[in-house]
Amino acid sequence: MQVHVEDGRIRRIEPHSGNRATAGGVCLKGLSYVERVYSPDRILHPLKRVPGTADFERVSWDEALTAIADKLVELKADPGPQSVLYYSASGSKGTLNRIGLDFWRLYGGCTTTYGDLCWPAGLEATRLTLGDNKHSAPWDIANARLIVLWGKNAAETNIHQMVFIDQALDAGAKMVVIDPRRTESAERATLLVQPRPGTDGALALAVAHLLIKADQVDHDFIDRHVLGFPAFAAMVDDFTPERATEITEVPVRYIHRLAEYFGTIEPVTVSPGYGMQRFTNSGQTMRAILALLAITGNIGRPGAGWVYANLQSHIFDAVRDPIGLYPPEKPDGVVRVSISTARLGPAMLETQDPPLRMAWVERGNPITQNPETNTVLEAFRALELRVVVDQFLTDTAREADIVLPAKTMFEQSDVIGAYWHSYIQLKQKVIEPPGDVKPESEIYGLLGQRLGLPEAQNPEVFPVSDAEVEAYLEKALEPFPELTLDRLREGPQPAPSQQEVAFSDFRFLTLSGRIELESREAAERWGADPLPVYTEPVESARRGVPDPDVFPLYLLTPNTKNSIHSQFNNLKMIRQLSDEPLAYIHPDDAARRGIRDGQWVRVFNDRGEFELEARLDNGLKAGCVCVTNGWWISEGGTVNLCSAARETDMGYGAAFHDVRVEVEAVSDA
Ligand SMILES: Nc1nc2c(c(=O)[nH]1)N[C@H]1C(S)=C(S)[C@@H](COP(=O)(O)OP(=O)(O)OC[C@H]3O[C@@H](n4cnc5c(=O)[nH]c(N)nc54)[C@H](O)[C@@H]3O)O[C@H]1N2
Ligand SMILES: Nc1nc2c(c(=O)[nH]1)N[C@H]1C(S)=C(S)[C@@H](COP(=O)(O)OP(=O)(O)OC[C@H]3O[C@@H](n4cnc5c(=O)[nH]c(N)nc54)[C@H](O)[C@@H]3O)O[C@H]1N2
Ligand SMILES: [Mo]
Repeated sequence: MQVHVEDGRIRRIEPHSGNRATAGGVCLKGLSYVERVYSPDRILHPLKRVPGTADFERVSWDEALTAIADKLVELKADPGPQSVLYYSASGSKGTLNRIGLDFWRLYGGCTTTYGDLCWPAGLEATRLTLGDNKHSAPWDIANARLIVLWGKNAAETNIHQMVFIDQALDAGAKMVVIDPRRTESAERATLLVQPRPGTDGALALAVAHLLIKADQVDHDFIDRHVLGFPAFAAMVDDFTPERATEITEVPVRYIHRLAEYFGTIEPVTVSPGYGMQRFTNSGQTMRAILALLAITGNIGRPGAGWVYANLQSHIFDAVRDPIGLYPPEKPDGVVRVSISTARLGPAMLETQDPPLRMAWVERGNPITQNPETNTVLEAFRALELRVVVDQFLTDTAREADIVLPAKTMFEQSDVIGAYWHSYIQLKQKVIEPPGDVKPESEIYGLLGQRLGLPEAQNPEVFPVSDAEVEAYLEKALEPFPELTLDRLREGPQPAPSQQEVAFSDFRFLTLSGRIELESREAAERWGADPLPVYTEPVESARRGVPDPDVFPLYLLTPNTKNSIHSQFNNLKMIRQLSDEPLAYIHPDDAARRGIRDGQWVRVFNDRGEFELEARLDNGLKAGCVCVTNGWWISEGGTVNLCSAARETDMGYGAAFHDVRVEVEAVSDA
């Protein structure tokens, strides 16, 4: 972004031409920062709950930090530092975020979380298959002749990608969208395939079956680069389109068409979404889809490949690929216990030796964004002290005893990477934090002083002034001579050793050095079948779980264009353009329940319920109901009231979409 500041105030936000991936423009959310930074709802001072009420009162930093430090001293002595939960999520990315974990290590340890709400099943499936999570430069998709948006709605969630997709389509490429919903991304698609949720693995295996039967595979590529093809071919031998149709509810002729495209068009880019990998079977699903590219030789060439997550700019992470994927070891002898992010609610309640007594939450809104909201609420309410650092009074902040005001990205410099393009960028501080706002690095330093930590006033550990922050970042950049703050000030810089066409050297960092269709590691680490076999998701009509007569509908909870998860919807500028919470439902399902368009409905299962307006949608696959995620409880209910605290088959992800519900009309009164 180029941020224009006049008289100390942000006036205008424009795209930065130095980033080729996003040069086309800033999305509405980005533009809305002009309002967000100065929103009257922004928290500008520390707040403390008025005991026994839902209200907060303004307190000084001194009072807030003293109360927190007193509790930390008490808990560290008895029952021990692991009774404190440190929870952070995806709020703002940056190199300085590591200071949080540094603080808790110096405190003596804590309980953290492992896994991630977002993408781990796909990351792990990709790592097991290709050895690394990287993909070609964003603009390379313009070279594809066939683009498959498989469970991805780029028109809303990756709008810059659509620019390059449009270039490919203008040049005559075909596009297939595979999604139970007819999304905005399907506008220019040649083919829209609408599988029953959670069954994409079966679809992919049937396509593989047809490709192998028709001998439309790249034998030369397979011989040189692929491990396990014979076993994979044998496994899909009886995976006929008819069998897949029965599972996926996709007509046989669509499966033939899809196979024909994969078999006769090249190069092919598959851009799989994150939504699709939030089922209990999704690691295997992602591996099955990836196999289609491997057997047709669509890897390592321009216009070909797997555009999932590109971690080439994640240069600071110790383990370059799956971020926070594995439960943390015990660094420096400090015992750090970790619990499952996907199962945050139940895991918090189950934690013993010692039980959790306090939580510190920053950059996240777990009450609305983690599965099984009611259990998360119960777990938070069972604690003695809850501290939340945020910019707004989110649902999670409303549960807190002490709320600390958080910076925005314009109020402290940081170095950031990305997960789609591979630029390293300097996010420059452009304004002073308003009110009493302090960045986390400073908050931790002040807290450390109260705890008597020797490092508390060391700017190499807790940088405070602008000069200290810059020195900290310079030091982090030291291992990369081509990246200095001065270079970054000139504009975005390509990540060192980034590949414009990923895997163009055909080096795969798997155990065998090949693309693994058969993975010993999948079996050893995750207890999965070494081959990407298909299994039904846990909550499935075919399985009869839960009883399909009681909870007959799949609940889809995707992202939406004008918000990021639970962020932005509180801004006027966004409100003017976005809908109220809506439950999209197919007209046949609505008719069966006597639901009219615009009617108030209740979405429920045995974990929770919420009420909102129904919107009839012919483009949605029958048997599904769709509500976008991110609505606050105070805005009428979050979808995660109904989702289950369950992990994905690999990677410790959250199986949000493995959820069945019923919908009923409620009276208009
Ligand atoms: N049902 C369902 N649930 C989902 C999903 C889904 O598809 N369906 N998607 C999942 C996915 S992909 C993700 S990534 C997660 C996101 O889960 P979260 O990361 O918990 O969600 P956000 O709503 O983005 O909340 C981020 C919070 O960080 C705050 N924040 C921003 N910048 C800063 C900062 O610098 N410091 C501090 N202290 N706070 C800051 C914001 O104000 C906001 O309240 O949600 C997951 N939840
Ligand atoms: N505007 C906006 N952009 C965002 C975000 C945001 O909140 N708002 N969040 C960012 C983040 S953190 C993430 S993780 C990404 C996510 O980006 P996407 O992966 O595009 O987003 P989702 O909306 O989670 O899921 C995409 C699609 O998957 C479909 N889907 C659900 N279940 C299935 C299934 O079983 N099979 C198939 N084939 N499709 C299925 C949904 O209907 C949805 O249209 O977006 C990023 N970009
Ligand atoms: Mo995400």
